[in-house]
Amino acid sequence: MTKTVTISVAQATELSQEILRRTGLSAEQCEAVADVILAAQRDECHSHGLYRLIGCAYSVKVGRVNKEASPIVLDAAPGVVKVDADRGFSSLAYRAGIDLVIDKARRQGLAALAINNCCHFSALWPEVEPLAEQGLAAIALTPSHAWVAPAGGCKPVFGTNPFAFAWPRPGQHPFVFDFATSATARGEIELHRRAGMPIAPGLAVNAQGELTTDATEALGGAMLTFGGHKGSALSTMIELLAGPLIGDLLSLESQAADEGLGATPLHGELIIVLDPAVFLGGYLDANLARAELLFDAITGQGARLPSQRRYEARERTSRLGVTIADELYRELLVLAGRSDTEKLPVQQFA
Ligand code: NDP
Ligand code: PYC
Repeated sequence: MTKTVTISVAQATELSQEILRRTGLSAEQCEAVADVILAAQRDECHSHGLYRLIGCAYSVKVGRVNKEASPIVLDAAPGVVKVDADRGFSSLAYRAGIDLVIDKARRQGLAALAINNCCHFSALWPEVEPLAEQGLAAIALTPSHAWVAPAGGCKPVFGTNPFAFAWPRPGQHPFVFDFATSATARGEIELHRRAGMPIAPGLAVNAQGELTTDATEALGGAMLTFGGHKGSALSTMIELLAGPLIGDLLSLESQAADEGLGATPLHGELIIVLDPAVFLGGYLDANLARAELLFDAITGQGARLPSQRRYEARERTSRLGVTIADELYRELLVLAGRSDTEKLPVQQFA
């Protein structure tokens, strides 16, 4: 069994910020990056939680990330905001552009945020969930590095290409889903490799194109899309909409630009924001109530909604703290420059 450590959310935040500050990232980037990492850890999305600090620190160290990135916001058209992330992390660029996009969506019903030239490692739900909390619907898409084979092939072409969607639910947590169009996120396979555990069958092939459950072989071969040709087509759509449509890189190009460094992918992201109030006028409340019929029909038969697990984890970790593998914790302490574990009082929660 993997040994684990539990620390409070406040301790995890302090540790993250310390690691990020030590990389030399600007204070603004440290805050934006720590926020998305903590959000993921708090919701027990381990593949994009504290573990990502290792990749962030490495990507800064090898010079892939602009430590002093200063995103440039361009009001490109009535329904389009473009943000040049200046080779910084996407989360800072999102912060820079999102208010203008919300404003446009509220006026016109629909607006898009195109983020270019950003280092991207994070989960997408932290970007769409807050929009739905403000009454909006939203979609987010991004490519990554070419790690995933198309259905019918065995050579990597696509990124793990996540797709997130959020819908407002008055008085309740929004409906949100967010998943890779590969059968699982690459981070999940990495976590299995680190824990010395096999991955589930059907997620990846090895370098010879044979199905494998060995995490190391999977990382050196090709991941598979979810749902065969359907995931493959969705992944192609994400490459096109968050790549050529916004003048940014395909996952193949992002991989080539990495030149074998193994750093965080650097490319674009597209976020589409819709305001139901503009579409519906005086019929807004009645239609949001009709949407609830759908959710009731799902949950009424015992099925769960996506994000229900996350919301429950959020409530639990805020009280009990976050739990991570002991090995990861020690690695993070080294990155923070506190290799002596005594320096951090580990709170053991009930
Ligand atoms: P999963 O396959 O675990 O799917 C996650 C989504 O499905 C969540 O919304 C989850 O909700 C929901 N879900 C899972 N099980 C059920 C169920 N039984 N019933 C209903 N809903 C369910 O995640 P992935 O491995 O595909 O992706 C994980 C994360 O990785 C995402 O947040 C994604 O953004 C991120 N990612 C980021 C990339 C990037 O380039 N930046 C690339 C690839 C992935 P819940 O959380 O409540 O379980
Ligand atoms: O887990 O697939 C992944 C991933 C790629 C980039 C960031 N996360």
